[in-house]
Amino acid sequence: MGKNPNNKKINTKLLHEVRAPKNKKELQNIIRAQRIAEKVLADVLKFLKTGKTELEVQNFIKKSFIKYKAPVLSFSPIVAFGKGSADIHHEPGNVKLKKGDIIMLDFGTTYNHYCSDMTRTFFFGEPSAKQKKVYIDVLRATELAMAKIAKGEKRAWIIDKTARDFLAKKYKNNFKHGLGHGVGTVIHEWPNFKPKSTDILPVGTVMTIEPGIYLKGFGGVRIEDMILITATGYKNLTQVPKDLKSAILNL
Ligand SMILES: [Mn+2]
Repeated sequence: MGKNPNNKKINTKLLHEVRAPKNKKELQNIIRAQRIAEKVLADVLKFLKTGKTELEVQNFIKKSFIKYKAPVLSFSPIVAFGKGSADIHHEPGNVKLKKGDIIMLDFGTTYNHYCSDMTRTFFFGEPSAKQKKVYIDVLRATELAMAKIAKGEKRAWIIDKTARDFLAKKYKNNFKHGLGHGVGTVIHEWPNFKPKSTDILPVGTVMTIEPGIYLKGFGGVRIEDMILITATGYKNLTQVPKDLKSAILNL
């Protein structure tokens, strides 16, 4: 609330608050961008093989988006193999994919200027017990946050805390970034899931849910979906499965 010169109370909304709820057309664009990213992911999984480098895979992703006529990406695709997946924002390099590696892929594109965002973590062959455990825990953090939203929770910090407290019990304060962010014409927009966030999620906002655990010298797991905040809960806009079985790439 603010005051006008006549001293009457008026509703004032900041621009980021006005922009957060997406209309039908805006939502369609975000979903379209996501569906294209899902096609690209399916192609990438067929492209992966022993000896491919992170850069080769990143280039394949970029070329695939051109092929699907969505060449303006939300951000430079993250491709991380093995220990590199322990970097939150890994810069792809000449590391070659090998059996037993974690593969982290984080990318999105734009459609009519609206962004998509998705992260999936895979195991190149049967995962170790520790790899499985980290994956299941991150997945559980996602599920707990989503269950909270499904109950109608709109306070960003509570949703963040739900996932963070679960991970903290097992990994102390390893989960260092926010649980997620708004998505629109820019890839990171208001509101934000963070411990100190005072944001209340407006209905119609598109948010990411992306908990992660990053173990130096071992690797990391991040799982990221995009969801639409609804009056009663949420709708998941990401259609790629994220159960452990789907994360195991059989060689
Ligand atoms: Mn994201």
